[in-house]
Amino acid sequence: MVKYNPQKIEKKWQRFWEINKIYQTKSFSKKPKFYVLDMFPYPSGAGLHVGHPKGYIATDVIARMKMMQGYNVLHPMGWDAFGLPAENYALKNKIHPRVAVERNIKKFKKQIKKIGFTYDWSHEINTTDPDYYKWTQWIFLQMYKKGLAYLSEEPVNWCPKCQTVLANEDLEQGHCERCGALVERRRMKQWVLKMTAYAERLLKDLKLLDWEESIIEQQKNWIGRSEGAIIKFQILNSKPQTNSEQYLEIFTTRLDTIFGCTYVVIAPEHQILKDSDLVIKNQIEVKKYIEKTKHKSDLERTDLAKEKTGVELKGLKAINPFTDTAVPVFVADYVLPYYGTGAIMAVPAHDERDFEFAQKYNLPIKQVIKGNKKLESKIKIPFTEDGILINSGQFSGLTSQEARKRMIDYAQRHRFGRKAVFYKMHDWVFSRQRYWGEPFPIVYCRNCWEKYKYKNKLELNRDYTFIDGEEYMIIPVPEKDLPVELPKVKHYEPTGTGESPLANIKNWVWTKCPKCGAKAKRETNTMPQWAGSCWYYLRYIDPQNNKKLIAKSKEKYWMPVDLYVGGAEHATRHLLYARFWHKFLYDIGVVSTKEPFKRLQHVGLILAEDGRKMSKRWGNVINPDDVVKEYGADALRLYEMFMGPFDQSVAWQTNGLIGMRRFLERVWKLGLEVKIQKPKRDIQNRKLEKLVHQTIEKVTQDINGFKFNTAISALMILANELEKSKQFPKDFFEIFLKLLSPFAPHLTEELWSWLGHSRSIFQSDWPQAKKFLLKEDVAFLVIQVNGRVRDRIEVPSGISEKEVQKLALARPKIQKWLAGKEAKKIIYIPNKLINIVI
Ligand code: ANZ
Ligand code: ZN
Repeated sequence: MVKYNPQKIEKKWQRFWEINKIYQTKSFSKKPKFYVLDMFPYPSGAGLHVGHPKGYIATDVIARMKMMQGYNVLHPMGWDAFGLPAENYALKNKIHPRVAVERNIKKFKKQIKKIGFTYDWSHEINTTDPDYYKWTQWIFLQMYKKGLAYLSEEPVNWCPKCQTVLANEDLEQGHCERCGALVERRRMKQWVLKMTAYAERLLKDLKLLDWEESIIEQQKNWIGRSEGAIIKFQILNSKPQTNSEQYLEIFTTRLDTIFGCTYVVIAPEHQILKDSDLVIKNQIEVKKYIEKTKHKSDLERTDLAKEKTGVELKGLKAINPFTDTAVPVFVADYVLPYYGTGAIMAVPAHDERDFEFAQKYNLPIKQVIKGNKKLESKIKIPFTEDGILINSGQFSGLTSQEARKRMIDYAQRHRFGRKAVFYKMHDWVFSRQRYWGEPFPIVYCRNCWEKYKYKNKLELNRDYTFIDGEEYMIIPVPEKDLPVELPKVKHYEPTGTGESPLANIKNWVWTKCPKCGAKAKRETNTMPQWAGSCWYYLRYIDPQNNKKLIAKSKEKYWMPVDLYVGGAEHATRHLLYARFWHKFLYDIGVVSTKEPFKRLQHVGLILAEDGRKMSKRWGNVINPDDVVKEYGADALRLYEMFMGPFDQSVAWQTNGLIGMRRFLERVWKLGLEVKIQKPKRDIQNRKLEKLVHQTIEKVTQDINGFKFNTAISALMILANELEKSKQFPKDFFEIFLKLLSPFAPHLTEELWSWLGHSRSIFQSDWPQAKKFLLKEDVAFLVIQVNGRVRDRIEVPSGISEKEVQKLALARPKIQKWLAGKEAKKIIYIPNKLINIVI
């Protein structure tokens, strides 16, 4: 007897698939298309652990089923290889990032190939390949041309250890997400992408998506839309020397509480503090306070649990335009400078932070909202929900909602307020002071400034910048000169001055101005790690195109991505960035769909056997290579899909893996036996046929619904029944193999060939369930009267004796035979007969 030897057959079939190009995608086809995408990995030095392939196996299972269902499937893989992780790895191991990345990709690819995926490697992409990032730069250029990329001197998060600027999204509780260092604030000139211009569409178009609710919710939270009002408070200064009136604008989402405003707060960074006309009596104290808050992170500042601090601006008052009363003005760091207007009206009776602050500084607390009685008695001040207005003049008695409407009208009529919408989302700070990223296709030219400075001053406004105090024109590199390649260098350590290592490479930095030919200076920052992943799903479709980012016809055929699968960890930001770029590409006519990813499914983590995250640090990492070597790729695939609900975290268990291996061995044995069995159709097999078709239905639905574990259970049940029923038709077994093939492609391919097929099982058709066999089980009963058959009846097989009696006695034929006589006795043999004795 031939023993199941996965090591042997897996290599064999992987070669067969490769040689026969079974998984090669056709660019066009009459078939319907199915584009299934994995979030591509960044090739770290550590290689894959068994958690990585979980998502890839799932997409592979679906890709295989779709292929067999007659779809033209695109299932590509590539490498997200720019960015800090790759650079840090290279720094640590003292090798050039390019070398490290190449080495790591090789390693990843080798590991991935062992698992037997359907990836069409002719579509492979690598974000660090100049032919790829040429187009990343091209998209940036288009954004620049449309005014969506701009230079801005802004407070940025500076990581002193990584020596680079970080986006707000790169922070974890005020610390650098990568190295853990406390992040400082610095003002630096940065390229920024105007993502806020797309905020409304990024929010609205979520409706078009077939995504999990929790992920939609995360997107909404990131965008963070707040609808409210901006209200002008007049400033009263103790020494009003100027004639012009001064105003402070506050942003509130709770205009209905304005009669309860007892003071006003501005952020320490607020512009008004720089106004020389303002006379603040306690200037020194205020300056000291502002200095102290400089290094705090946003989170520290706004955290509810942290103690609130602040200083009153003595000599100033603000007038509440609704009540005409003067209230004190504070500077406090719980108000952030770049949200809303950087100033708030404080309502301690109905806002927690204001309440805490008011208690600490002994400020009045005035209730203006009355809640539901029951609710209010339970909750102590502050009452932060909507309710009924009290102590609010003409607005008293209204509900919060109604009051907000009327009050904004009132404010608009009297010209001291207006509606306003703000987003938590900011424009995207897009420069990094590192080596290993896409160079910006931008040059700065002093000569062009000299030449053009007197023309079109207004138009020039956004097209020039200062470098070391001198004006330079911003010159986009012409498209024909792309890519701007990263120079090959020996040293790529950060400079520590805040400049990128590229700034040290003088013969790269100094170049010819593409416009005037004079000596000009290159931008030396690079793009952030997220850039390349913003549009990679498009390049997979047309990876070799050297004329365009993507051919129109191909884009039309393949987009949108039908199914996108990946981890939840960084997904929110990546999805937001990619959706933003996609919408921009839609606006300039490069893509034809509003959204890139139709359906999205997130992958639950695989934890180590000890329940912790798999990590080198804990020494609990399991390498898929070892699993494949010992148990086979099919066992690994089957096990990862069987571990539990797909989107949940589950701990690895070697026992479970062994269970899967045993199951495959049983299937192997079945395959050996079926060869000598002759097809035989009889009553015995009718029940089995029913199960076969129910399994087709279940497995098909479960694969589509990401319920791989229950699909596998159904296959195990069917295998049991096949084993039990020693003789069954060959086609039952073929169906079984097809259903199992997406999970265990190597083993099923082998057994399929034994049955005499010369083409791959993946070129066969996915089985279709006979609908009439899916119905619930029914039993045919014979009804006897005094032992003689008088009628027949179909009943559900699980029916109770009482119900059968009722049904049988009610039959007209039987009633005729009973002729009004009472039944003496009724004998019932389930699923067979019922005998009425009279
Ligand atoms: C008065 C008020 C009364 C407020 C009340 C809330 C409750 P979201 O939903 O996050 O947009 N706020 C406005 N700008 C701020 C800033 N720059 N820094 C810190 N806080 C700021 O929250 C909007 C609310 O947050 C605004 O509404 C304002 O406080 C505060 F019972 O105004 B509210
Ligand atoms: Zn020039």
